[in-house]
Amino acid sequence: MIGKLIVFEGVEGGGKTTQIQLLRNWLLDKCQLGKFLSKSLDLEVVVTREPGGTKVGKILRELLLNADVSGEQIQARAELLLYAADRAHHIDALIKPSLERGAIVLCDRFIDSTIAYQGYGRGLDLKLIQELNHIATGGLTSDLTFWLDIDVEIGLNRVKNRGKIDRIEQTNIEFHQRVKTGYEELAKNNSLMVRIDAHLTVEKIQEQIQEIMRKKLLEW
Ligand code: Z5A
Repeated sequence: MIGKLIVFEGVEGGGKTTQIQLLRNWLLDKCQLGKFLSKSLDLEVVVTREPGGTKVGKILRELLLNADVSGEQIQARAELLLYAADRAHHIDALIKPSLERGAIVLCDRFIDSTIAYQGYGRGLDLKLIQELNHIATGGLTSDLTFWLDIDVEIGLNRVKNRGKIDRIEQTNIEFHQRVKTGYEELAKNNSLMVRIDAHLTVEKIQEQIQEIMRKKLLEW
């Protein structure tokens, strides 16, 4: 099997991190996997995220989400470039080498986040973002994207109940609504983006993800 990039997207609190961990465990359960592939597999699963999937990325993540810049706002274009820098490094340092080894890479957020947050959310030019995404990825796209679609307020409440919230989570509700619209638009034009109703229970969502993965693994 050649490596595959599987991305999880959506507004805050949709359960991406939770579902990625469950999917990782399921994929690594070779008995489970062997059942429908009828062979034993030495499978490598890499879990990563944007921003912050590498050591350099962790520094950029801190700057983007939590840095105390004494009341000075990171400006929208600068924010866009910082996400692109994180991605360019992430691709070359971690994602590409993992895919070349044949790993399944589960990535929490990727290029669609930039279109949804910086494009629809912040209102930056979508064409510019697409060009920048292309430069950052070198043309690499996901093999499958799970879009965990949730009502913005429900998602934000889940995150708030968890504790401290970051800079973007503190942004007004209209911003998050625009981000959600961004995902809705993206899904219309991408057959590799699968919408999952993230209001369901953790278990139900994982069942749906596994069902899709079963089919995809056979197809790949
Ligand atoms: N960003 C950007 O602007 N541009 C870009 O290009 C990129 C990113 C790449 C990353 O933050 C931020 O960067 C993000 C976009 C921006 N905005 N913010 N803030 P992050 O990685 O820290 O945040 P996140 O990606 O939104 O993750 P999250 O807030 O941790 O949410 P999640 O991963 O989707 O959910 P979770 O951690 O699995 O679950 C959240 C809580 O809900 C937790 O208490 C769970 O136990 C609970 N949960 C999960 N599933 C369920 C279900 N099904 N029912 C009930 N409760 C549930």
